[in-house]
Amino acid sequence: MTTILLSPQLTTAAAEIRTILEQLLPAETTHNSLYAAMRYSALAEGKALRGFLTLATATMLNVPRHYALRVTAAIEMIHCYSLVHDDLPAMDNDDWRRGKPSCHIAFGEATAILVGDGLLTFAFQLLAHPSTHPDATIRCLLIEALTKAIGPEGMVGGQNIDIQHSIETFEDISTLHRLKTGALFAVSCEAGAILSGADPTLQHRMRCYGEQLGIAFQIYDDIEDYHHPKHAQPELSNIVRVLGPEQARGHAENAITQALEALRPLGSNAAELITLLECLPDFFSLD
Ligand code: GRG
Repeated sequence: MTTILLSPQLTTAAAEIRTILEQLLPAETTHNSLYAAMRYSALAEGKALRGFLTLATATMLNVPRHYALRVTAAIEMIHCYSLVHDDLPAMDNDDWRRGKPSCHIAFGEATAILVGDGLLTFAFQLLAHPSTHPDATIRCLLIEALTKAIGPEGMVGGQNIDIQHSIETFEDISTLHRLKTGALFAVSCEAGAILSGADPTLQHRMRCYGEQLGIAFQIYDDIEDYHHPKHAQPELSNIVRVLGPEQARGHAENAITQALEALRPLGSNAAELITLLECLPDFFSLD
């Protein structure tokens, strides 16, 4: 099975990402207790999929690993901020995250807000530092791509659609998935390409691959949530509620086909990214 082929690579990448996060995130100090809560959330066991995408793209394009790892750490901090804020009572109100009490349950709501803010801003402090890449233009391009992907035209905009509870049509749900989940997956791949100095065509190709992968990931997450709900109230924005399970699966498969298509010119160099696509459904309980 494809999962068995890929999982050692994912496990190795997750361990490597954890190590760099450990090194980069300051330990708690007497004057700043926030770091303890930031580390509690950022060092909790996650799959590190977005970081894996940056590493795999950067490796494919011969980027030195120490540059890629710093970008990976920044992306995982951003992802973690989104989870901490999403779990808050005013948002999705989840008490559990990554097998542990959510940040606001462990440290209180006000601290959880600051943890999100702290991880988000610290990520950009990392990206702006010359250790991330000696070329300031590359660092600016990374920051521009990341801010676009996670701001009002990206992840935050997607979350805003989600909290409006106005999802009715397939178009609504497609926009939600593209912004809320697709944008961060897309920029995770794009960042690897930017680090390598790739031309705009290749950057675009990697963005397309990541976006479609993210869309498929979100649809499978919705299908899993539909069959094994985490909340008492069904999520209004669940694609299965809008389209039914058969069509939802069809759209996930279509997104995977499009992602594969984006990688086609890269041939066997993209083997790791292709394998990830093939084993994506295996991450979820789909019935
Ligand atoms: C609060 C600004 C803001 C944004 C929140 C990404 C997001 C937007 C919310 C997270 C909640 C959610 C269910 C998002 C859909 C994407 C998703 C399934 C995220 C969880 O990603 P995994 O499974 O998490 O990769 P791990 O823990 O493995 O890193």
